Amino acid sequence: MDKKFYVTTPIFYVNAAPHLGHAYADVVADTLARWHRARGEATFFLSGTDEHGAKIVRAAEKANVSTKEFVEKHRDEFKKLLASLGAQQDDFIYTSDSERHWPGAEAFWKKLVDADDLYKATYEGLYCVGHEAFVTEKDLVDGKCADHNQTPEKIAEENYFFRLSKYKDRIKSAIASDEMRIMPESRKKEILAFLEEGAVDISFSRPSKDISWGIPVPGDREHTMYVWADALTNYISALGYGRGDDTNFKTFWPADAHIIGKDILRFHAAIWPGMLLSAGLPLPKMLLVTGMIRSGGQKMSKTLGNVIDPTEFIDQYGKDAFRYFLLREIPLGEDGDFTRERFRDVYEGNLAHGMGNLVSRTAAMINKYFEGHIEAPSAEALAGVPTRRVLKHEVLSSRVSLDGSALNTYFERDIAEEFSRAMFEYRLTDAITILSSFFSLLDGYIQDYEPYRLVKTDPDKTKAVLWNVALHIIRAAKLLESFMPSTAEKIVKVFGTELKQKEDPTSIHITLSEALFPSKADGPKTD
Ligand code: ME8
Repeated sequence: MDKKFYVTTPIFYVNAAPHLGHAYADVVADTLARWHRARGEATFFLSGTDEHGAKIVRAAEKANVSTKEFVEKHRDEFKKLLASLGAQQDDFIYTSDSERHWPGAEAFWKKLVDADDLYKATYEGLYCVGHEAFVTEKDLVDGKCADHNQTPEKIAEENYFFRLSKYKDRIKSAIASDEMRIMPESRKKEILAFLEEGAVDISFSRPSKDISWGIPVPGDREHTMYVWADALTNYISALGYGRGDDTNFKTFWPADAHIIGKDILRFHAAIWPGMLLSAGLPLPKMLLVTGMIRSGGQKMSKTLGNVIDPTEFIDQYGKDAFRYFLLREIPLGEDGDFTRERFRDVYEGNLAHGMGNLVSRTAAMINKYFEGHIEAPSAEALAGVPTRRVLKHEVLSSRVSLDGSALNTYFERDIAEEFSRAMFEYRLTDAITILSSFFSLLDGYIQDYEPYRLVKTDPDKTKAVLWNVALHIIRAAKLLESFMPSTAEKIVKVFGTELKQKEDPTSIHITLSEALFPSKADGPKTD
């Protein structure tokens, strides 16, 4: 069978406008999807919105609009965010869609009933609306949920319960054996420790009289499905599960990677696999768990006034610069920090003066010395201008010791291979770091040969140097495509080629373009 790749973002709560954390998940998933798609794999990238539950109903009440109107407005913002990031999702599912999502959620519920894994019991507990989950006394600080700074509500009601405890051992062994991988390793440890103690049966419904905004429990309209039981099934309802046509489900399930934040790890690493095991379905292959992004060292909050609006940065600096920052500066799987100052520095340093300047300088020199056109030099000519620099970076394996070899060999044996390995291993931060270091290496290569001087004494050698730089900018741009799609396209166009042209060019023709990353350091803002 041909390879396939299925990646998902969490479905986002529509209780407020999208924020940086949402944009981050979109960018990670889109970058992975683009990489696999470009390798010829059948790829499916799913995003969507989580529209049921008490949290949403209350937010709508507060805004004084109907719940339906409220969720539609925010759903559109999440779709717009994906578009403004240049994301190419294959589908967008939302849980209030009674035609596309509900049949899957209902069919799944029935599977759990068939397995005798749902039973009714009375529950008394503390419910945190922020979490949309029951919490225990030990989750509280001064009587409040520490994550949401809210006092949980005391609830006593008859609910359907899911026999999660029955699957505890199988979930543990699936995680321990990497049948369902959890990345990074620290999160795997954390969830295994939790499963040692936790994974008790959980409430899977709420009385409809208290919460009717949701999917009615099949066969019992007195109850509404618990929002997480409904939400988690989006990953298969979108593929047509329960809807008659299950071609996509057969092709794409199990997911290759669910991108999730660390705060929703338990739902994905305990409840979701429990549900899948109960329904007799395969487990996702991997949970890629991202950290939390803070703003200026603090949790983003409206009260502190430090909430970062992704669109502000996308509008001012462009979507590719924003994607670059998120993937290069926030180590995947770790907590990160976002500040305006750091963003500006990275933009000016790595992009405007780094990558952007390298491209424009190289193109300008080819224009000036060779009338914008060079043919591929001979192998001997290229061997005469080896790289004198070695890219030293901890993410590269020790094999990188090709000082003095042709740039060609260096790129193929090390850069392209290491980059590709990192991408297939979900090490996105490593991959983009390798690439951006390679751009710096090309800068250094120009400095070493000084084409602006060399051209006066040895035009042929100068041509070989500039060919080398231009060719490797093109080659690197092709790898960059998953991270910065429109920049990659613009770069190869400057050198007269296209991304879809897989082979190396045999000649280079310059088309000058506007600066890839106009400096914002002086002058008015440009978009
Ligand atoms: O949890 N930095 O939705 P959500 C990084 N509907 N990531 C962040 C973040 C931050 N500051 N803040 C939030 C939900 N996130 C559920 C998911 S999936 C079946 C249901 C991440 O809109 C958070 O970790 O509250 C989560 O992965 C995602 O944003 C969506 O959060």
